[in-house]
Amino acid sequence: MRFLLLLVMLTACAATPQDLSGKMFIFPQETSTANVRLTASRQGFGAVTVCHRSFTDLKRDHALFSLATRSSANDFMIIWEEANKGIAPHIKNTKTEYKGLDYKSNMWHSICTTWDSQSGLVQLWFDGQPSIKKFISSGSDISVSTIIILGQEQDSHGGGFDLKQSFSGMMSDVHMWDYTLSPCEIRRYVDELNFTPGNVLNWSALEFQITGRVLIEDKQNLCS
Ligand SMILES: *[C@@H]1O[C@H](CO)[C@@H](O)[C@H](O)[C@H]1NC(C)=O
Ligand SMILES: [Ca+2]
Repeated sequence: MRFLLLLVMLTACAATPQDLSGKMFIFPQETSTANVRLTASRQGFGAVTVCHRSFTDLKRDHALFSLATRSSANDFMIIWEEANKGIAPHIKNTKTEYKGLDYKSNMWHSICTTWDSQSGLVQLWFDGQPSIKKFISSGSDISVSTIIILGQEQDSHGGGFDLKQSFSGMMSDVHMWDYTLSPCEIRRYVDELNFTPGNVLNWSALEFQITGRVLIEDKQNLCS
């Protein structure tokens, strides 16, 4: 009975959205376990935009966003690939690569990725600069049963983590929409102006569950 009550409390706790405005997740160690699981407020996507800001000094592969479904572990996944020196969006288990980006260590980078299933085109906005659009996957939506993880890369639905692809550093302002944002909306996100928060993941009302050592602190840690 007591266990049940605890379970109910834990579940209730995880289900309460939190306003993380001005805050960041800190992943302070390289592990194959620490992660944040985000709860999407809707399911099934014919189009997607995901934006996030991250800060790291890693000199190896690291996942920035990992969305898995039952049918594919890389249904919408963004990863830095050190060997290719590029950011690789994976959508519906298909991959493309963007190289030649100024992905410097030890500073914040804003990264937005858009895709829609009709055209099958993906586009990366790196610190506000649009990439070319590339064909990646068309004709089918991202199915329900999404599991979204920060800090680790899923090789299976909710698991299959690998230390060599884990993220360490800071991450903030994670938003997800079930449509493609316009260039002006992306500009407003990058400039930290008023923009329409994500209707799938909303950093100002985020439902999440932390596993392992991940901390939340104010983003402003510089003297101003
Ligand atoms: C995001 O969360 C904020 C704060 O709760 C809320 O005011 C806003 O309406 C939400 N936006 C969306 C699109 O859900
Ligand atoms: Ca992997």
